[in-house]
Amino acid sequence: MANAVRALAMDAVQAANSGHPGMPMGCADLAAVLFTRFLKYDAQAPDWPDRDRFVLSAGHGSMLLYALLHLTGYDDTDMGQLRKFRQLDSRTAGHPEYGAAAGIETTTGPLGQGFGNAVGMAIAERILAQRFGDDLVDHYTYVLAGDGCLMEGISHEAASLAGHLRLAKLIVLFDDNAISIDGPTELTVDDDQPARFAAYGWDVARVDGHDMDAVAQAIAAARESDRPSLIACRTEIARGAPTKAGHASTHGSPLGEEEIAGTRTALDWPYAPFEVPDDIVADWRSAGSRGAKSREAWSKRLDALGMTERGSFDRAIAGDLPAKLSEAMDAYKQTLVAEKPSLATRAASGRALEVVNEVVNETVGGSADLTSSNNTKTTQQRIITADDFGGRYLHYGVREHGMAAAMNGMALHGGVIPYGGTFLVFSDYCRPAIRLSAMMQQRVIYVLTHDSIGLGEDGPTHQPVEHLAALRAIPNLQVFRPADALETAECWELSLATKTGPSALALTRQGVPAVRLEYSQENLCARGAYELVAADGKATVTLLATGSEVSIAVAARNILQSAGHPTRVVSMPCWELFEAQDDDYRAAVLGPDTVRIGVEAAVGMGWDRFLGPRGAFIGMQGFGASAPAKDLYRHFNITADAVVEAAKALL
Ligand SMILES: Cc1ncc(C[n+]2csc(CCOP(=O)(O)OP(=O)(O)O)c2C)c(N)n1
Repeated sequence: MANAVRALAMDAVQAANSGHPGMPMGCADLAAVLFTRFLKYDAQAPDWPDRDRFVLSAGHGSMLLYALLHLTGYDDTDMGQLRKFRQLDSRTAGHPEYGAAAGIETTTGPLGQGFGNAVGMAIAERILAQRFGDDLVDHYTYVLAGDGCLMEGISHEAASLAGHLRLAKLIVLFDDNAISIDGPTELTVDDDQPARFAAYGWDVARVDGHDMDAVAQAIAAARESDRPSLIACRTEIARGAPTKAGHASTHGSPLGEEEIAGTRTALDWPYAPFEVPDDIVADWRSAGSRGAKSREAWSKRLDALGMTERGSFDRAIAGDLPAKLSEAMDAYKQTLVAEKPSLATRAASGRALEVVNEVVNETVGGSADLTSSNNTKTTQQRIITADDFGGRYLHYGVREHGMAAAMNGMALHGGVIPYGGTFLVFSDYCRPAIRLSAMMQQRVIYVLTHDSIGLGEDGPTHQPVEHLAALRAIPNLQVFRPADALETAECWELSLATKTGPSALALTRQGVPAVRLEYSQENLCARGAYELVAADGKATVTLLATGSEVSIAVAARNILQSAGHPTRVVSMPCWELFEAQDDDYRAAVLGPDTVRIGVEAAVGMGWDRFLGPRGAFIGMQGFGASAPAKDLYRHFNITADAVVEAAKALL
C-alpha cells in the first residue's frame, strides 16, 4: 500500500516535470500506518466535524496528501487530478490549498505554518469538547512536519504554546530524514529535536520511520500521553529510488525516467504510471471508509441531543452569529450617540467586545502579551489553561506568529471565532499567517492597536508607518481604521459578519473625539467610506481621512468652511469595502470636481488613486520619533492647519 503512494508521487511529479518526490516516498510508510490504523476519518464525509485532522505541514510533499486522498476514496481527488498535478484548474496545486479539494485541512507550503495551524486546531478541539462534551468532540490532530518546519522560528512559538497548554491530542510525526534543499541538515543545524521538544513539555519518541510496527507503537503510545507528542521518524528521502534515495536532489526535482524505472524494479512495482492494482486500491478504500461506523455512531449521538443544545452545536459549527447580536450592537450604538465619548479606539474596541462577548459564545479572544494595551479581554472571558478549556481567553504569550497561525487553525477547525491582539507594528511578526488567513478565506480578526505616531513616547520602533499600506496590499484582507467609538462598533460588526476572510482593526492608543454624532440604523462603515460631514454650499474641497485623522479633517473643514471654501469630510474606515462599491457611489463619495486632501498618519502609498490630479496627501514621509503624541503630530505636520494650507494651495 505504501508503494502505491510512492509510485503515484514519483509518476505525478515526473508527468508535471516539477514537484517534490522525495518527501512522499520517504514518508509513505508512516503515512500508511497513520491512514490505515489510526486516523479517524471517512472519505465519503470529509466535513464530519469530529474527524481527526491531518495537517501536512511540509506542504511541498503535497503528492503524499493527494495520493492518500485519492487512494482512500475522496471524490474530489480522482486519478485525473493526479495526472494534472500542478496544472492550471486542477485541484492538485503545487502545495496543498485549503478549499481546492476535500480533505485538505489547511493551506501549507510556507514551512512551519501547518504546524502552527495544528496547534490552533488542537486548541479548538479542547474548547469545543469542554463546551459540548466528549461525545460530540473528541478527536486527534496529527501533523507531518519536516526538518524545514522545525527549523522555522514559528515552530518554537507553536510548540512552546502547545506544551504549555498540554495539548495531549496533538501528535506530530517528524520526517527526520536529515535532508533539506541545500543538502544534509548537518550543514546548518545540530538541534536535538526530541530534546528540544521535551524541554517544551512534550512527550517524545524516536523510531525507524520505515518500521511500520514501530511507528504504530509510537502513535499508540502518543495517543495515551497527557502531553503533546513528537515522534521523530528516521526516514530516507526518496526511499525506494535505487541511486537517488537519501540524496537532497530528490527533494524538489523529478527522479527522471531511468531512476523511475529502477525504482519500479526495486519496489517490485511492475505497473504502468498511474496504475494501481485493484486489490491494493480496495485495501486503501477500505481504510478510507474505516471511520464510517464511528461517524454514524457520532451522528446518532448528535441526533439524540435536545433541541437547544443541537441548535447551539449546529450554529457554532456553521459559524453563524446569534440573531441577538445586531440588537445588542444597535442598543450599544444608541448609547454611544447619546454619550459621544472621547475614547481611544482601542478602548472603544474593548467596549464593543463587551457587547459582542455577552451574546456570542464562540468568540475566543487573546493577545500576544498585550492584553491590557489591546483591550482584548472582556469581563465574561475566563482564561484558558491546560486544566480548563472552559474559558474563552488565551494568553498567547509573546508569540505573535504562533498566535496568528493558531488562530488560522482555530478558524479552520470551526466552532470558534478567534480574535487576537498585538501592536499594529508587530503585524510584521505575524504577516505570513495573516496572508494565509486571507488566502484561505478564514474569519480571523486581528486587533492591532497603537496604530500610528499617536502612540507617542515609545518611539519609531513602535510607530507603524508602512503597516497599513502593507496590510492593504494583502488581497482579501479587510483593513479597518475606525475614527471613533461608533465606527469601531460598526467595524467589529463587519469583521464578525465576514465569514469569508480575515479583518484587521487598526486602533489608536490615544483618545479621539466622537465624530459620528447622529444615530443611524444603517452600518455606515459597510460601504468602506462615506460622507461624514457635508459641505455648507457647493463643495470645493473633499477631505478624506481614516481613524484618528478624521477629527483633524473635521477641524480643518471648519476652518476652510469659515474661509469661504465649502468643504466636506469623508471617513474611509475600510478601503477594501469602498473599492467594492459601484462606480457611481465611489465617484460621489470622492467628490468629483473638488480638491482632495488625504489625511492619514502613515506613509502615502496607495492614496494616489483616491486623490486624483488636484489632490495632496498629509501624512508621514519616513519613520516617527519618540515624543508625546501631540508634539509628534505638530512635528510631522499632520495638523488641521497643514490640511488647510494644502487645500488652499490647490484651490
Ligand atoms: C517559509 C519557507 N521557507 C522556505 C521554503 C522553501 N523550501 C521548501 S522545502 C524546503 C526544505 C525543507 O526541508 P525538509 O523539511 O527537510 O524537507 P525534505 O527535504 O525532507 O523534503 C525549503 C527551504 C518554504 N517552502 N517555506
